[in-house]
Amino acid sequence: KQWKVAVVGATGAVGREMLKTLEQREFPCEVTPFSSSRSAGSKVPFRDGELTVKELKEDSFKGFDLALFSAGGGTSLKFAPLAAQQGCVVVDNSSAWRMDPKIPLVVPEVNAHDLEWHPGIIANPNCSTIQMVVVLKPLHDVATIKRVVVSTYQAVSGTGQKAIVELENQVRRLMSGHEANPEVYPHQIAFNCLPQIDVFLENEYTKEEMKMVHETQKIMGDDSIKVTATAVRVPVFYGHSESVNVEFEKPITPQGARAILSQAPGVRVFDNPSEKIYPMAIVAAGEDDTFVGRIRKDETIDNGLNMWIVADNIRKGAALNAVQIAEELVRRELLRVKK
Ligand code: A2P
Ligand code: 11C
Repeated sequence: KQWKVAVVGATGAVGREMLKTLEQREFPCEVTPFSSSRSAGSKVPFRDGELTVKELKEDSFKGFDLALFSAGGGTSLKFAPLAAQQGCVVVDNSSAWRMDPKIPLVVPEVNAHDLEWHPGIIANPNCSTIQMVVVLKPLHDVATIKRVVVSTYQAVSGTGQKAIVELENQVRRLMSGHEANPEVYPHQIAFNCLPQIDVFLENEYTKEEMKMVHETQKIMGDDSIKVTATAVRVPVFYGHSESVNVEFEKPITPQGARAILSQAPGVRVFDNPSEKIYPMAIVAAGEDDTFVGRIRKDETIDNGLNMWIVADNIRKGAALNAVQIAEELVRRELLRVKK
């Protein structure tokens, strides 16, 4: 069967990658790209040719089986329920629906079973959460996680196309003696690290940091896992890196963790310090796997490990995870909206 698929936000950084991922994984489909009126009529590359982008409208979803959304929270809040009403299953990359108890939040390697109760909308988690849980879940199954302390080093592509252009321009401007002129970020991002991703909340954490707390518990299906996060934007184009400290209930050695992770789906153990082998953004960019290395004992507590986790935030962190959800929906015969 050729599924009829809408890609909403097809001109954006994630939308473009969604088209590429559908093509590369040979998802059997006929694709229509949608955007706002701003880019309607423009072309996006797909397979051997180009597709013309259509303007998203309230009745756009008639006859579609699946819509992959990555056009911001506002667009998802308004249009995802309209799509589901028109019989089109939505995989939504925004944060709009993630914490709604009626909406499954899914990383296929971790909780594909939650797809069984989808009501027509499925949420794709935040990029920094996805790469962390892909690694944590197999360790949790064996040694039970008590607490996670994570610091992130996140690429500008997480903010979207405008931020990619901002970093590029700032590097050029600063290297030729001009001012940085920040627009997308509150401060200069070139040659700098910003300890702010998204807005600050009442508890003095940022929204990005609290996403990592709440989404991890929902995906892992375990609210007893404590997570505390510091999210930092760094001048990298593609690939989020994370320093992750984990405290377990049960003993687990670095060798044991490496053995478990080398069998884990979607994970690549990249851990040979004597050969200077460890995950880096430039290694993970363009790849599907989540890379883990620098696995070592936390010598300050009984059952603790430190590790370094890196993945392509636009692929596994967004587009690939969404397409994997679509593949799993097909496999489970769930690509339909229950009446
Ligand atoms: P457009 O190109 O028309 O602005 P990014 O995250 O890289 O900035 O991309 C955001 C994507 O979401 C773009 O494809 C953008 O389309 C799309 N988008 C933004 N607002 C809307 C909207 N109201 N309806 C449909 N698509 C939207
Ligand atoms: C970033 N994690 O890197 C964000 C981007 O909730 O989907 C994705 C925001 C989200 O800026």
